Amino acid sequence: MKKVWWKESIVYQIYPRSFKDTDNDGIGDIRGIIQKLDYIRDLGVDVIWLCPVYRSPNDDNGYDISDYTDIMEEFGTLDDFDELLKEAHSRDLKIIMDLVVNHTSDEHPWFVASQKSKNSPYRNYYHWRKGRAGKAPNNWPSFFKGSAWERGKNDSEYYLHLFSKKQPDLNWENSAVRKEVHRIMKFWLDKGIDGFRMDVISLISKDIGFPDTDYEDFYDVIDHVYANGPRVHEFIREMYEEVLCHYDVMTVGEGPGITPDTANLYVGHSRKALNMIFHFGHLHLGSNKNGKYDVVPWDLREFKSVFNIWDEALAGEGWNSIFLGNHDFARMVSRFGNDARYRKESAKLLAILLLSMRGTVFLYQGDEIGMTNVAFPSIEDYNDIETISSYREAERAGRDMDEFLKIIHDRSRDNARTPMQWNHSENGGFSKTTPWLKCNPNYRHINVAENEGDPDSILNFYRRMIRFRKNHSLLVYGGFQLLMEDDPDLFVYKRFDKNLEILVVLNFSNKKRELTLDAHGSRELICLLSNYDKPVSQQGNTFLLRPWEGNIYKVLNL
Ligand code: TEU
Repeated sequence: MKKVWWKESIVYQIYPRSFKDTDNDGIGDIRGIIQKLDYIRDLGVDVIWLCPVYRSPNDDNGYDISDYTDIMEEFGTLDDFDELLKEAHSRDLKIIMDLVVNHTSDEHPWFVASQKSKNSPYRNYYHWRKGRAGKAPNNWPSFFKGSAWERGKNDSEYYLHLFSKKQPDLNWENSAVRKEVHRIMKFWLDKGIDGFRMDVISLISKDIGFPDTDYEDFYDVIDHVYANGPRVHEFIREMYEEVLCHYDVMTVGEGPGITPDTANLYVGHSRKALNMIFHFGHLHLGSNKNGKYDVVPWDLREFKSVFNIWDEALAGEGWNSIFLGNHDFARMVSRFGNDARYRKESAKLLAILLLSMRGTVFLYQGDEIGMTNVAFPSIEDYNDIETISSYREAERAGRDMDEFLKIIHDRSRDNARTPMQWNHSENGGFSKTTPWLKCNPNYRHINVAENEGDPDSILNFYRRMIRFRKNHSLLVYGGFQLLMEDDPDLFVYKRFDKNLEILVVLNFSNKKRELTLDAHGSRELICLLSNYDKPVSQQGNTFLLRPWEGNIYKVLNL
């Protein structure tokens, strides 16, 4: 397998709005990131992924862009950005930016012109269509509820918006649009950035006949109607040939609707396309046909199988990305661990999982200190457009809203967007003024300062585990084999290369569990790393694992 830097990288994702506020307007900013670069470097990561920092009216917090070559006023200036890049590079940290080009803001000058006149050359930058009998051109639903079409102001036609009505979809059929995108990419690459995370890149090509969909399940609509459109690979290859191949950069495409069967079309080594994609197999577990607020039970066996299937799919041809949360999902310790009694143990166990899989690792801000979900008492406390639109839809459907608020506590994107908890002072040291989104009140005991002072903290465990990965290249490049796939509590796998075999044993439960390993031949296990302080108790081939205990062993074949 070819060795390259972006496969070995550990990426730290920053949601700038919630990271660090230095001008005390309650909103994080670029100078805040500069201030914390030493902290990021000391984690041991290699790359920062910056969520959008471009000009935006913030209907969807920066994912609705009104100027692609300038910085959002609340975040600072282009000079601040240049300084951030310089300061990051001087610490050997790379920066990748979010490229959001499936849609723009409706306040982008292209859309303003497009809306103003049917004769404008910008009309064809977007998808405008006639309605059907006074209604939308087809029955497509938006990710944020309601129709994916909105009638233009004083217009007889409708424009497509797969996300909010303030996020009109660009018409990639138009070569002028594609040229604009290439120009934007070059603008940032020529400044020296190190790559892009490409927002919903799987959605950029549409079936421009815009047929109705018969699918009821929203995930089916994504998989079969919105994603993997007829020209998507052509558009991505063009981006590669026009722009990307001229730079040594990392690319990761966000890939709703990409399946293990289709993934290599995006990331296969010979495809001249992307380095990797984000799939949502594990994050969509427990979500029913109406999407993530339609909750059903799931279990660890399904979770393990997602990792297994994706590793297998990408092992030879492509490359995988590994992440357990981001700005769109619940906090990973709340979603996959136990954020109450075993918060520390389970956060560390998840760190072992995240950093011992094959693929490029993405760690989301705050997860390194075990930040948890938040349970705001009222919908008024929430900011996220997806949360609010789902709440309003549930209200219209006559749902029990106390129950629905509990689902929001579990699933809302704002769980991951509460301000970063730096210390126990007012607002968690994020800002001296009331932040744009309330802090999680647990900042008083869950914060960076407290973690720094405790050798046994989650943060210090992350630093150890990151060093461990860096010292064991087989964790990056070696083979992966899932063991005990039917066990409902234990996640056990091997990582190996021709020199070394490593066994990872993770107890994903609140219970003590016994584990007996097959003794084929004579083998000795040496524990290299554990999330508990004392080594696991062992008798012969039988181990007793404590709740959420996670261990990494070296296997010696005697
Ligand atoms: O998310 C796209 C996407 O697939 C999301 O719908 C995701 O599945 C959802 O948020 C889960 O609840 C990207 C960005 O990451 C997200 O923040 C933006 O809102 C969205 O695109 C539109 O740009």
